[in-house]
Amino acid sequence: MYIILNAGPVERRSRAFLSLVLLSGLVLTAACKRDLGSQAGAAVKTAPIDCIIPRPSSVVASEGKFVLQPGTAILVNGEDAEVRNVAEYLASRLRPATGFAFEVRPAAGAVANGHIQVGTISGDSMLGEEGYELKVSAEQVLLSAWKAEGLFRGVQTLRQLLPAAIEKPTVQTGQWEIQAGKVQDRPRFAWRGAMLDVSRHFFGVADVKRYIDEIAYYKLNRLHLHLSDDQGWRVEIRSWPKLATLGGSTQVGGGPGGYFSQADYSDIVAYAGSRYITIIPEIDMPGHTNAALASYPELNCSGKAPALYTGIEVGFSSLCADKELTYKFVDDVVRELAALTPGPYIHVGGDEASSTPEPAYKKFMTRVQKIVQDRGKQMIGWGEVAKMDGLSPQSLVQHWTDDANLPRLAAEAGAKVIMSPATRVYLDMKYTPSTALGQDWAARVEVRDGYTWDPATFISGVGEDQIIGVETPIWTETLATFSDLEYMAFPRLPGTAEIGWSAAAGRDWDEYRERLATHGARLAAMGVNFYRSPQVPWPDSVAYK
Ligand code: TNX
Repeated sequence: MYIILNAGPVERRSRAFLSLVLLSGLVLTAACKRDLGSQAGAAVKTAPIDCIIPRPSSVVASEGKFVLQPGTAILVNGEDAEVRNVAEYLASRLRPATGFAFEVRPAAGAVANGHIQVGTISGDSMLGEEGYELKVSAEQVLLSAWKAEGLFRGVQTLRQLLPAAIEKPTVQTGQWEIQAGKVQDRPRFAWRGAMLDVSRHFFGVADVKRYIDEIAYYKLNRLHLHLSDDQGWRVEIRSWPKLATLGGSTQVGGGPGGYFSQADYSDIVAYAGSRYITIIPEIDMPGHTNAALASYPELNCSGKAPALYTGIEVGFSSLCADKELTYKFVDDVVRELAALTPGPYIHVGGDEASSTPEPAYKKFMTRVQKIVQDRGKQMIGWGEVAKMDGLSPQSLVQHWTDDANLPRLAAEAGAKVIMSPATRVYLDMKYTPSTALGQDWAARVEVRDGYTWDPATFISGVGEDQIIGVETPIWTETLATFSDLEYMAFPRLPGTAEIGWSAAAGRDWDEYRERLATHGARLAAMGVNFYRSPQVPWPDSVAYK
């Protein structure tokens, strides 16, 4: 038996057809609870086909099961190196728990031998950059897409169709069955992001890569790294070396901090790229800059450097908008980061600049936007940047406060909005009053609160067309370890992933929580620490761990 990976346009389908299957998919997803026949006593269980997160556009189950065998190969259709890489990635996900070899080889020979049916393999440009189609029968698994990126997203679905034990790092016993059926899928929003604050507490390359893998599993495609703040500067800038060596030398609570060398940063960018995730670097300014101001006295209006800062207050620091040197500094930083960043965006913060007088703030942001554009990138700023003069329609504005005027201003200027309302998607907000970690200045966000909102109806006057997507930030003032971080991110992050990927129609909490419950075993198999929310009907096997 073979798994065939294929990319390329073949079949054409009308939109009417897609929406028809979409409807049938909605009916089927209501049945995630069903146990489709597991083997008593076996370590692995067959996963129902309709428990996928984010919910696909269409899922149709059919008779039969595909069973992975020791000799199952992954056949690559065509010559594309990227497709081959995705096939290798799939093999790497399937090998540890099965112990099987999953040889990756060209499909052509196998077709000639007559062992497999390639048929009219459907790579469909209607599925877009990230869409895919997955067909499973007793004889084969056929994954197709228009682009390798779509195949990568489809691989995540395939993983979720296998028993949860497929995610374990060591060989498991049992049958590796996949329910037969067909999944057709494409995302609602182009921007489905996570943000990681590596400034308040530093997280190193290995942690960032692990987070990349975790968010990739839920089909996110952006990782925004909050690389500088009052407590630490976390990326090497060669023209201003003390930013990292001094500005990166501590963190909240006074620990040793750390920073990414440019090689580390490039390593992260490449790793994210192999998961079709764009890295967005953020240098927060003009506020949130104590680490930079402490590293270079000349950046201060007073000419005097403040001490390094290890507390968790905000709003006390500012670059000096009236000094020409400030703009030389910004240009150097943006130039070096732009050169290291293949993605089209540089995030410049712009939030909570309460120590920067308003006229200075406006002047500063206008110049910074030009610097970013002159270095060939699009500017992103937090909501407050909408107040600047001359916000460019190329820039993106990230909405986070409850001030609805800011995203409206952005939309009026023609700039697209990234939706990150703190009351819904801030992963550092406590779940309940008794959550030990996190903060609660915006809200307490139980799993249900994080799921039951829609980006296109959240702010009147800012609709689907003005919104590029959603992003879920995790701020790390109170999160010192990767395990802390996972506990706050999971299981809320999959909900935001679904809001970004899946159609709004038919999204329903009572149905979702059943699906989410089945992901407990998946997260546990991956070794992810997660909050056992009482709102989710976890199976006993994961409920009290
Ligand atoms: C607000 S969100 C901030 C961050 C804090 C966060 C804590 C934003 C743009 N600014 O500086 O870390 O709250 O929840």
